[in-house]
Amino acid sequence: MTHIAKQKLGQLLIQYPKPAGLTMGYGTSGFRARSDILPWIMVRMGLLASLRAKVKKACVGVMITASHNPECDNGVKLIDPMGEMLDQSWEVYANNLATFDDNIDELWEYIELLMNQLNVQPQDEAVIALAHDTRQSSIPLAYVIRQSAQVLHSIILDFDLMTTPQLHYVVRCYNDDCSYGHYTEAGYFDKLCTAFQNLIEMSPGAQRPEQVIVDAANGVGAVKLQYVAARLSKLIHIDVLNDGTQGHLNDCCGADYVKLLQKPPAGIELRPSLKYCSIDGDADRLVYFFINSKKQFCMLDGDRFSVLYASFLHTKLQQAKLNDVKIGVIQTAYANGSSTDYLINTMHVPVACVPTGVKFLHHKAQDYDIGIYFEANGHGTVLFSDDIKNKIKTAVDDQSRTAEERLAANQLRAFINIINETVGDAIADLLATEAIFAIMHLTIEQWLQLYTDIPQRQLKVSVRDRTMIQTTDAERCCTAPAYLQDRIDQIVSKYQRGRSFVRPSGTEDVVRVYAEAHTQADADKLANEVRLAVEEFTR
Ligand code: G16
Repeated sequence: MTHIAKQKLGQLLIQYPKPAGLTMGYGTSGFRARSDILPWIMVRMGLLASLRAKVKKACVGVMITASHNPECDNGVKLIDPMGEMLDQSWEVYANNLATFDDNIDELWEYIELLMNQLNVQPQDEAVIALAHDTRQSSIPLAYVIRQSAQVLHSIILDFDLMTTPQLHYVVRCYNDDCSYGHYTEAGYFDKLCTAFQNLIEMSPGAQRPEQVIVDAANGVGAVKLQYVAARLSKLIHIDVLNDGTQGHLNDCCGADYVKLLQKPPAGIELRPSLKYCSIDGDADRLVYFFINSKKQFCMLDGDRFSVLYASFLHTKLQQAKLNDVKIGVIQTAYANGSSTDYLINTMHVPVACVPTGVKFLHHKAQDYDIGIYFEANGHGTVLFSDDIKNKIKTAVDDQSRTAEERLAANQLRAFINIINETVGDAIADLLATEAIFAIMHLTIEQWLQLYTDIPQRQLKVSVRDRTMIQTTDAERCCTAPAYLQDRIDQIVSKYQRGRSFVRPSGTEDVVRVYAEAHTQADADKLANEVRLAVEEFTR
């Protein structure tokens, strides 16, 4: 048996050779690169997913996507049984596997060593849930995963075309005896849409949600949103633009484009008094925008969702008389300084700062009864502890409580069911946001007016080797190259309300520069000065 497995793997190594001299690491969100150089890494990830599934005796997810990256890129990320990102300790195995060349004896020896260490056998059961985005390269890459996983006798559940958050959801449901929902796409839609409908219908005086126009980045989210739009058409009017029928994936559209360039997707003429949003290529990020009466473009990013959700949840907890609930917000260094200030000093909500990457935010959010996490780029969700879920459920059923208290508890329960707790989910976040608008009678302008962003600018810098940049303190301080941080400090000190940091991207071959300052002109100037410093120190 082992001999046959080794033989099959040997054939795959010949069929999908590793390009000479290539090194890759499991980054912010798995492996990402130009799609044509990826098949060999799929061979290794099919093996790793199988081992993970055997060890956990549970279904593990494999998502083929490069999310916000250009269409020519692709990637792979693994999903753990409860729908979380792959446990960080396993990133080491992923990186080790990626170092092996195509020598079957050496690779097989390592696989056997791992199986020994992890106490699993090739014939142990393993179930892998596989899905992909709309990239042309995705289906062939998924096929490599399938072939490689079968070397270790894994059973493949093929979910075909899905958003990344949908796959996280089905993995969780499959392993959770369906207590989180049914492990199908229909189960996903049913859970979210029913909860949205319930929340609106149970809330007295809730306004009918206004029309929302969604730029779907020409990605997988377009198809899925159209289903939601049709299903909820009596309650909310969702229009989908950039639906993949004309433009290219993430090309001058999508959440990353809108957030980074602070402008609307190309070709969309914004009409006053309408509400817009953008999702990204695999529908895990969401940003809102509109044009105000002065014809200025206004954007609401991930920081704004944290504030909105914290405020809604706080109000409902108070109305339900559920006291002593520990709510916390998790951000990264990209969070606008004004949002952090507003959360801490106006809303009195504790804020934690962690490195970029949903895996870090998700982990930290588990420290709270209600952990709200969002990256400024629009990637985020809310986690509710079992304890608070039970308290809410008990409050709903508690006849000794007033009708108002029970209603608030019921609204909280429905809100929890809209949210995809496994990972940031643009569709779930859109429905949650629209429900809050309707219940709180809030307009997008009022949401924006809660606080004023400090002007900011983000830049990408191409350098010889981005790993030369190393950071600490949740990426706010640069430790290498030597003296670069001193230079940044010196530059920042010239600007009123200045703040800037640099970090290597984990999804693109660039160094990212973030800057904020008192005026937009200053933020632009500061970002540019820091960019020049990065170029000088990495030459
Ligand atoms: C991924 C991660 C996010 C991260 C983003 C950018 O998003 O899931 O947590 O913020 O990459 O990462 P980096 O700055 O390291 O390139 P997505 O939407 O591309 O999967």
